[in-house]
Amino acid sequence: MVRVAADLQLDRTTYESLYRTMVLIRKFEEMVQDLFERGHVHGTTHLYSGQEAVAVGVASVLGPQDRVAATYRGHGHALALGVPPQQLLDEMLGRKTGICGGRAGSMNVIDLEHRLIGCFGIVGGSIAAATGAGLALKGTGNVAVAYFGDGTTNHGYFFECLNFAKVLELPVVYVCENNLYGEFTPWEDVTAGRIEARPEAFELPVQRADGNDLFAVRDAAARALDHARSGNGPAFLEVMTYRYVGHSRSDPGKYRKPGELDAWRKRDPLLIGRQALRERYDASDEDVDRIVESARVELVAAREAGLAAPFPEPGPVDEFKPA
Ligand SMILES: Cc1ncc(C[n+]2csc(CCOP(=O)(O)OP(=O)(O)O)c2C)c(N)n1
Ligand SMILES: [Mg+2]
Repeated sequence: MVRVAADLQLDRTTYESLYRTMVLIRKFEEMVQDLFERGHVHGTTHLYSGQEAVAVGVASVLGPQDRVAATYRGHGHALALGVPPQQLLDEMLGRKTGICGGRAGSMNVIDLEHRLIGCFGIVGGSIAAATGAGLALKGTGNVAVAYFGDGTTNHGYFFECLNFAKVLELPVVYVCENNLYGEFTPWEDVTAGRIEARPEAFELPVQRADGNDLFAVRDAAARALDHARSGNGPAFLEVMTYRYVGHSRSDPGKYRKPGELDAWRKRDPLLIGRQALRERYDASDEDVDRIVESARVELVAAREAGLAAPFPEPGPVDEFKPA
């Protein structure tokens, strides 16, 4: 596989913008949780806090015609792809101005304009959708990316789709975000052997990366995308990361091992990102604080506008017009 030193290609302005997106995702999720608790967000929420470097790192090396399928934990992926925070928030709030007209809510966001072919509440749905997209993209030089969790690697879709993609040499990159838990269960308790041994059995090239380090994710994703884009078939990436909040809405996360959360907080992707800004780009703490503040200000305004936005008219959904 071609080795791409992706980190060498990041100038300070570009990296600052990636760091800002990670901050935006963290603050967006905090705001959604707050709005959920106040009764403004209906259904449920699955937050991405802690995993930001994965979505932002992979998105940073995607091409304009690539496609992405994510899960119910998809707010971060949407933001990383460039879905406007205001429209995403309005969607969470069920407003007409939402990215899906207020009809999708937290779990099922889709935005074809920004390459997001869907977020799927069905575990493994993202794998199937991206594999189908890979079939459509074969020979075009574009790639489909599937995000999914550790627990998903025990579902039928996983095995069927990896086999199918390899047999047809489809341009798909499978990104397993191993956040150590599937709902409330440690992944080792329900997973035989190593996750990466599974794609290896189908002869996909496999990489493991530190999912809290944007540079590590970006470097590995660039290599996997390059492999798939060059007509060599699918590739697999397992990134190790951690979600700070419960699986969904009110889960207090009591199943965590003692000290585990604190240990991961010390390797927070935003902390690593701040250090990188300081050490690699010579930014001062004040420079970084300004970036954080600008994301905060944007979301405060979005919250106010979102809560004032109109709800969709009751009745059947408008005719769906595929792009
Ligand atoms: C087909 C199917 N089975 C079960 C569920 C219930 N469910 C929702 S999330 C989840 C755990 C998935 O864990 P993982 O793949 O590790 O993703 P994470 O939530 O950690 O991001 C389960 C079992 C579902 N949504 N769909
Ligand atoms: Mg998981």
